[in-house]
Amino acid sequence: MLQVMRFDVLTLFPEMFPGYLGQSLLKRAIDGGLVEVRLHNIRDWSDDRHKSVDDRPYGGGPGMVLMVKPVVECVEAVRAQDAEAGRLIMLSPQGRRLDQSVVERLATERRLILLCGRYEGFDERIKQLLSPEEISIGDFVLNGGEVAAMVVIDAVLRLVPGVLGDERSNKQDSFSGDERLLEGAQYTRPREFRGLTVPEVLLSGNHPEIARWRHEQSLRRTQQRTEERPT
Ligand code: 4GT
Repeated sequence: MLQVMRFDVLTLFPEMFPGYLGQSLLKRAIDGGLVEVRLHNIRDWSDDRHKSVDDRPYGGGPGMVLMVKPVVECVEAVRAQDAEAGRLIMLSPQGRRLDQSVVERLATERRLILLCGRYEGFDERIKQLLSPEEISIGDFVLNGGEVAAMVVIDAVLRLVPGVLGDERSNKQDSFSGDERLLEGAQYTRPREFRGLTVPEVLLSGNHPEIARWRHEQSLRRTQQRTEERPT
């Protein structure tokens, strides 16, 4: 049986997604029916005549806050469109940092509902009512959750069987092996460019030796990166 993965994206800017989703690998997965992405405009759940979805913060302060009503009603309506309730993800700088182990867990879900914020963020009661899983793509601030949602979709989709095409390339990529190592250096033609050459071992045809060299490179790179990173 073909397992379809479904994403529902809740956003004030659905028009940001089609360009990204039309990219070759994703387009093939969507056209082939492996993946379904539905875009929902939170503004459609606003009920005043100005279609407002944001308002000034109680207690004062700069900027605007996303209103509880349109967001909660949008999530509820989208949820009800499918028997599978799906996992609700709120993209937020306060969330748990996305890493490959989170991506692997999300890839086991059949339906993900991705909630993108704008302005200064969400009314706190949205979290109280919906208990979303909050995910951040890194310690920096964006103007909206849309780019973060695309990051989640991109990382999760390449783990869905059949999306990559060549399943092997997945296994060998950074972080997907058992040891969670970074990928080593790679080369393609030409053998020499501006005096820079390809390591001899890669041209040797000695595959056990090549595998050993690559593994060493991965270890070294991972070690260096670990030393650079603050914990
Ligand atoms: C950063 C991230 C994110 C934002 C991140 C609500 C209003 C959040 C704007 C939004 N910034 N979203 N998901 N690091 N900004 O993941």
